[in-house]
Amino acid sequence: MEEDTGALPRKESFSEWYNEILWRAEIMDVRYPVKGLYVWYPHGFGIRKRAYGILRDLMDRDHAETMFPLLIPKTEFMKEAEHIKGFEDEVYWVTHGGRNELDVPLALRPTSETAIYPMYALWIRSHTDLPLKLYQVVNTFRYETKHTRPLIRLREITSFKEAHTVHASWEEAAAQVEVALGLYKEFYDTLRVPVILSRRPDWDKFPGADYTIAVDTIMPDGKTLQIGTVHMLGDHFSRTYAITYEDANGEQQYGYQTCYGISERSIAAVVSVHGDDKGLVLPPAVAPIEIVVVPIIVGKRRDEVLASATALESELRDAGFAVKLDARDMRPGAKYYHWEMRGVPLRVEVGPRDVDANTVVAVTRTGKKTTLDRRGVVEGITSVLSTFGEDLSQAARQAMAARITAVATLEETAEAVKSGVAVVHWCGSQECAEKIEAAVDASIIGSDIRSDLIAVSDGPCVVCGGEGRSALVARTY
Ligand code: A5A
Ligand code: ZN
Repeated sequence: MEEDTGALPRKESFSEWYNEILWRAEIMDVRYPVKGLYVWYPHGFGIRKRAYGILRDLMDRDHAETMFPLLIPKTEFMKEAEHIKGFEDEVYWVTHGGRNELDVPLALRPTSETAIYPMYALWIRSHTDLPLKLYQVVNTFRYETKHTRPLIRLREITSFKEAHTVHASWEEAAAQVEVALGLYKEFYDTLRVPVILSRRPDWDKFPGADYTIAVDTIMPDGKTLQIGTVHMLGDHFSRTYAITYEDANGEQQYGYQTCYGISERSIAAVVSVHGDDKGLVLPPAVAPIEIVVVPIIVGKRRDEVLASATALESELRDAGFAVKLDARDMRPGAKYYHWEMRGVPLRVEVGPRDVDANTVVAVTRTGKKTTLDRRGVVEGITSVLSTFGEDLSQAARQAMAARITAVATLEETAEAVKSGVAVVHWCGSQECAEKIEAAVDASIIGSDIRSDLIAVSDGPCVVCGGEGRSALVARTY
């Protein structure tokens, strides 16, 4: 694939930086000729593969993976009133099979409630069938009208992980919401992406839900990105789709449901939160190549150095690292540039002097250099990589903390949202939310904030002076 060695735009110009890094680091190709659809380069897909491996492992702890059809009959899709209202403008319809018009048009799933729940109605009979916890990783289609962006706002979401659970009571379903949030928190901890949880205002919750808790991160330009949502569905869908079970007393009861989802926005977050002026920076857990071994070949000692680098590569591979030997006939500097752009966490250099001294030089993607003893190199590298990962978490947390401002007035709110998120006291009314939004060109995105970076308190609503509580105001993606 083509390589451009020109300078990457500075990360300060975030949107230019983002667009450039996607192709230079070989994550997404945006040239596919359908708006909102993009193509994964193999390197990008390698990141996706590892990240989704982590996500699947988390889900597999107590969910079972499944797969439902892409096409949903209009008759099923149109059953839940709120859900229809929320999605009908975003649905792609399949209306023909060849030249024949279909009797019942088929929706390309924008999400799979209406595909899955009619089957749940057939599968669930007794309280012994509960709880039921399934998930799938599929593509979904949304005819988005807001500005589309690779990995962030897609019309074909290629990596939609959606879980759908059914429980015997409202309380059990509410408890599952907390379990799901814990899993998502763990997922993002592994990706070294700091998050804020909050409850979306009622007018912004998932169509058909009782309430929605969102997982957001803050992008380098200060806008928030919603990188996961957990929805309490209560019995709205179970009443619509007749998902009932026989309880211990032989009575028919409605199930209580939750659903929660994550998309490739998770990859957008990794790219945006960690990347720098030189390109991508990948946490070791999601790097398709964790270590690149670069032999520093000079003149006569070429074979010796190459043999040493090759032996190092196999030792690291045997130890379980994703490692690559770059023995291409190129200047070392050009190789460094190549792998830095692609975010490889660690470069290990082997030169004639290292061969003599029985050492190797490890350089992290953020420039920390350590000379390691060739004996015990696996332990040395394990420790360097684990420190590197922790450093990424720390740096990301600090950057996020710097973008959060507690404010007391609308003027301060307006100022704070230019570069980040404002935390403001709000009474919870839609009227006051609208006044805030009109005054500061940003929205109330959540209350009941959960973040160890934000101190939550009670105080007078910034608009009406009534009883209020901390809420998040932000510009959003
Ligand atoms: N059935 C539930 C899980 C659902 O559909 N929830 S959701 O609509 O909130 O989507 C889940 C997550 O997918 C969102 O939190 C967001 O992170 C991501 N997402 C939604 N629309 C997207 C789009 N057009 N492109 C990329 N990601 C999207
Ligand atoms: Zn108010």
